[in-house]
Amino acid sequence: MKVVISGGTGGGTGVTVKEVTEDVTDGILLECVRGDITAQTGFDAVVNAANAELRPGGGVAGAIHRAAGPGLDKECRAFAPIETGQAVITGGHNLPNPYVIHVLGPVFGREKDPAKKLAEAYTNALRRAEEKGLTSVAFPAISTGAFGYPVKEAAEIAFRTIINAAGELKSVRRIRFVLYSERDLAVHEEVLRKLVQS
Ligand code: AR6
Repeated sequence: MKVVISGGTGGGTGVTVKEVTEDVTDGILLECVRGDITAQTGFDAVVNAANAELRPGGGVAGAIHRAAGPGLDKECRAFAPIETGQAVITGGHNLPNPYVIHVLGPVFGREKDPAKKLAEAYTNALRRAEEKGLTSVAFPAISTGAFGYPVKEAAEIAFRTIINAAGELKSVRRIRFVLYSERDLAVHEEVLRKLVQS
């Protein structure tokens, strides 16, 4: 599913979200696909659902480090540890992407203000992308695996945060959500469809 986010000057004012069937050149294209975050050819950066130490670990982090090779782990050491909601950017090493943006999402049920921290993780990831002038970023569903965030709630926070930030994005024009299961894709599409204004 693809939508285009247009208009707005930050803070979500005057923003419209419309479903589209083709890529568009106006506005920001936001799409959901089923797939593997390590196979996002053509995207400037993929986002890593990292741990505080920026070490390989399981899930997305394990897959990203396996595909990127040991050079990524080495580069990450200088940036660790990071705090919940923070984001740092490194090279992509052997991944098909020039950059990896590592974010630490909240552990659901263990941290205060998880919704705020999850929103910060998305906002900070987009900030790192903008600082490098990147045009395309692919995200996994941060915090919804080992960190236990309910998928529907996390999707609502992720999409609202991106729509609210859209007016301030200068270089980023394409945002993709890569969902690992059919079910997670269906939930994300349902949430996104509700945000589409008819
Ligand atoms: N591509 C896309 N999505 C994936 C992939 C993949 N290759 N693998 C898993 N997912 P998680 P978190 C989905 O656990 O909840 C790690 O051990 C997965 O189904 O990777 O933020 C780190 O070291 C889920 O929907 O991230 C941290 O300690 C989503 O990606 C901790 O887990 C996120 O799952 C981070 O936990």
